[in-house]
Amino acid sequence: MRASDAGAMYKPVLPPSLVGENELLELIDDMIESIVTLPPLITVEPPALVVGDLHGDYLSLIKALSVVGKLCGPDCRVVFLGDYVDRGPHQHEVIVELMRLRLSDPDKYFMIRGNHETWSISFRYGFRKTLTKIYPHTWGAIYDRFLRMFAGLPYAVLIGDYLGIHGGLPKGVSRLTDFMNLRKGLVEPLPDGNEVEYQILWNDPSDQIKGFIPGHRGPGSYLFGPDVTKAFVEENSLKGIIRSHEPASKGFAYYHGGLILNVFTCRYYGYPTSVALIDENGVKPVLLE
Ligand SMILES: [Mn+2]
Repeated sequence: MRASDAGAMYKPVLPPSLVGENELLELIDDMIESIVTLPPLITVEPPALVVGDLHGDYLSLIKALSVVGKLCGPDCRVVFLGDYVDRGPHQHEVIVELMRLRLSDPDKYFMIRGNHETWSISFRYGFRKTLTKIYPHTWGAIYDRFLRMFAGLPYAVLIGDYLGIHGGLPKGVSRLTDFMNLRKGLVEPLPDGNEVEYQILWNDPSDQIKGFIPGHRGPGSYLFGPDVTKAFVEENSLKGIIRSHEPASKGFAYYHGGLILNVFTCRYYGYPTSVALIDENGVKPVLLE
């Protein structure tokens, strides 16, 4: 399925001009208030459009938003799977737009945390530097506040019979109810001690392995095999898992016999981009043009 009217319908709340620091701090505070009491696993009623990694790709965000109504109607929820900042040229615009959307209609727009919504990664891969350029004197306070907001984001979202996470299933967690015990408020989930919070943000599925093996993204991250996914989905009566975290050459990718759908929405990796639609017919990827 192709969405050809990308960009035509959605009017951005934010012209890509920059907000002043006081306004931004207020916006982040309002956002913290809006998410801090959310559980680590949130529930969203379908139909929903699911948006993958954005990494400062403002145009892809607008494209995704522009097809929401056409693809899944006026009651459609929109779920973002993390990695809003770092890498791309419009990180500030993307994160500000997302916060404004969330605050404008908290029953429609939902965000979970990606591995870039952490101190160690956003410090090195672009977001901190972006803020130093826009707010040369006050970036420290703004960055701090952002980190607190990131720490308040949920780790997972249940959309009907589908579990949405940024990275992958973590070792040692077999039941969905265990997700309710994840610790929010960690500015930096750490890889030592196999922290479950870290693995959800970082793990990747692989069709070639069984169980869990150390992943290529560094200590504390794992690859998990189809047996892990099958057992988890069966145990929790799910139909599948939707995640992002990896660019896909066709714009999206299936793993584990179709139980996992990977969508990726940022253009900067040179691949087509996609979102996913979850409705009464199940889940399907939608390429954005
Ligand atoms: Mn990621």
